[in-house]
Amino acid sequence: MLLGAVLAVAPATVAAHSLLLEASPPADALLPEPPTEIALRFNNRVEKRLCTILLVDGHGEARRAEIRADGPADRLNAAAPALGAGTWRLEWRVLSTDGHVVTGRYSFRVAP
Ligand SMILES: [Cu+2]
Repeated sequence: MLLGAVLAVAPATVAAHSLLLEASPPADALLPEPPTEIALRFNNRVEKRLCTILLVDGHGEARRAEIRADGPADRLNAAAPALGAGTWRLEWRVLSTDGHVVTGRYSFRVAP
């Protein structure tokens, strides 16, 4: 249920680059409590070691989520940093297997 299919946000991207297919928390979600886990699924393998997930608050302060080294190659699973109430922008940056760096972002809101 938490894994919402979304991301109409993706700007016109060149074929063969990594595309985000599913995200948790989902884009534009309104969450009663902060997420503890972040899960992103892509259309192909990504180089986990060279990927980053940042959570940016309304003041532009970024916190990094710790991406786990294990798990399926087309997914990024991470422990979320401590997030307070408010709107958060999740910014992801991955190195796809074709060697291209792809980035994207979406927002969600924590409103206890
Ligand atoms: Cu590419």
